[in-house]
Amino acid sequence: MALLPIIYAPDPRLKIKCRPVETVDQSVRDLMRDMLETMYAAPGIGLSAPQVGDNRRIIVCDVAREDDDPQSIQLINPEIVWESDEIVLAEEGCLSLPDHFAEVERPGAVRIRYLDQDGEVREIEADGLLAACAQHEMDHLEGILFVDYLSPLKRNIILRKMKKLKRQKEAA
Ligand code: K1U
Ligand code: ZN
Repeated sequence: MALLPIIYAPDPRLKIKCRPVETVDQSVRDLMRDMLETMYAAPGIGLSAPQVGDNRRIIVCDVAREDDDPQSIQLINPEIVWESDEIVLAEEGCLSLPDHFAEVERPGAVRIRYLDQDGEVREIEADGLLAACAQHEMDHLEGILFVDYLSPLKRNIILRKMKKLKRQKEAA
């Protein structure tokens, strides 16, 4: 088990299109286990491989409430095969943009095809917070951050604050 360092924006590693996993082997399962541990520790409700410096198409989510049992979801090579016409506006955060939140519009429900830990093709239907989280994580696999949906003005304000934070951390 290992806690992985999370990459903060702006960073070119967060703008890369990730590559599909060809074989679901132990290295993939180890990465997903470490990603879940990192996500729970952050804490967060989702995490994508590029946020921890790996360019494979892997995401994890768990939107269970604190009082409920964990319900981790591990998706390899996820793809949306259906999305609702209904569009929902909801607030999002990102572990790569800590302390920044904004409302993003997305389909309210999606069906996702993916490979599980054994390399089997599966599908999952998601709505509510899980739909938003899974779409947010799948965007990371395309090098897209939630700030990319904001106006250039709002995006630049957040990214400038992130750059300032990076400079302050380097100086400390
Ligand atoms: O991808 C990420 O950076 C993780 C991100 C996922 C996400 C949050 C909200 C909407 C869509 C996607 C986070 O987990 S940010 C942290 C967060 O939302 C949270 C943290 C603790 C408790 C509850 C939520
Ligand atoms: Zn994110």
